[in-house]
Amino acid sequence: MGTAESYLSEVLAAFDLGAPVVGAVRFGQGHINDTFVVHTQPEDRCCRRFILQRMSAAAFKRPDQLMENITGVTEYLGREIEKNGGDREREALRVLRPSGGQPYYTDRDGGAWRMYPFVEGTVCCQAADTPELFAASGRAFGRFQRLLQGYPAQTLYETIPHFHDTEDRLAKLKAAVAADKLGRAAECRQEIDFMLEREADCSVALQALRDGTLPLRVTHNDTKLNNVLMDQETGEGICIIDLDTVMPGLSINDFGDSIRFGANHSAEDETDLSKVNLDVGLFEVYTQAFLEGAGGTLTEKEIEYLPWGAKLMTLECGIRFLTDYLVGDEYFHISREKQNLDRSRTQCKLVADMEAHWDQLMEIVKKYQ
Ligand code: ADP
Ligand code: GN1
Ligand code: MG
Repeated sequence: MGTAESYLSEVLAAFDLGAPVVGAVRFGQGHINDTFVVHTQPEDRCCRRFILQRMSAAAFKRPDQLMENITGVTEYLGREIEKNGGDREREALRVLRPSGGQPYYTDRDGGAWRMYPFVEGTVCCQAADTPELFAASGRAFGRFQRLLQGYPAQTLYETIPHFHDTEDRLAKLKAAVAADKLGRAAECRQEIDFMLEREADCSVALQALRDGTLPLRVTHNDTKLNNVLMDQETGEGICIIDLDTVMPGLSINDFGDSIRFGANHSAEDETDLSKVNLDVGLFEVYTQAFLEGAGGTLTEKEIEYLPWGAKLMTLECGIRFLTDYLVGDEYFHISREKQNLDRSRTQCKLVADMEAHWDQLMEIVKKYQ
């Protein structure tokens, strides 16, 4: 499979966008898919934009099942949004089909591509610059959970098996350390030990699911701030994107992944760890907003376990980054050497910080229970 750029003319020819394409360039800061913004030029109107993505073959083995999930979820969301008097075109993604009727296009080498209209008048943020912005993302992800409450979960494929199976993620780390195929384990000893010391933690949410303490729901599973588009004028969270991992899962993980990424003031790959700190104030802001958006759908136990969601999503993500570093950066896109190692280090620092503030986090969620 070649670079995504080398397939663009073939792929663009497969979609009827209603006007000539005048350009396509790389777009966004996702770690997984190859994303392009496509511009068309209608005769009588200003340019229209689309998002074109080659789905990651490393991450997604069955693009057919993945796209069946996404068409099902976006159509369902569209109906729910309309029922609530919302604007379907701005608040939900819409899959555009290429000729042939499939919801995606397969290129000459088997790469799978999809197209969405660009949701205009929105911005995509990489950091929570203000508490209001973070709260808006929390309301949007909470609302997403509420809107999908009635979705038939049994019809969803597991697009990435064991995605938030933290026990399995740790087992994969151990295997990568044992193989140490690139001789990178020695320089990561501290991080490896940090993760291994938390082996028992890796079972906390899974055990709560197994014994019925926490329910399985339809969840997003990748709730980074940059996976919600915010209205350019009002700052409100408008449209949840990146639906690749919508699957049955735990609500505390959706909460937790947002905290992992957003409740701090540093980049995920920051190399100066003194800058990487959990912002407990932002934790509270997000807790309140997420529960407001979820509108009573979470049980008392789910609320009680929210700090665990935060800690486990951060620990798990650290484990995943480190595993990927050890095996040679096969999964997460990198733009420089050791980026995945640096990413794993920030996650360890955040986990340690969450532990240091644990009682405070528990007090906060109790307030909103
Ligand atoms: P990845 O899985 O690689 O993160 P995403 O689906 O999140 O891929 O897309 C990458 C980026 O593209 C997003 O962070 C966002 O900036 C932009 N994006 C994706 N879909 C849309 C859309 N429909 N409208 C506007 N921007 C979008
Ligand atoms: C990936 O696709 P993106 O960039 O939104 C990853 C998440 C990680 C995240 C870390 C499908 O998210 O699970 O938490 O990177 N998505 C997938 O930044 O693996
Ligand atoms: Mg994304």
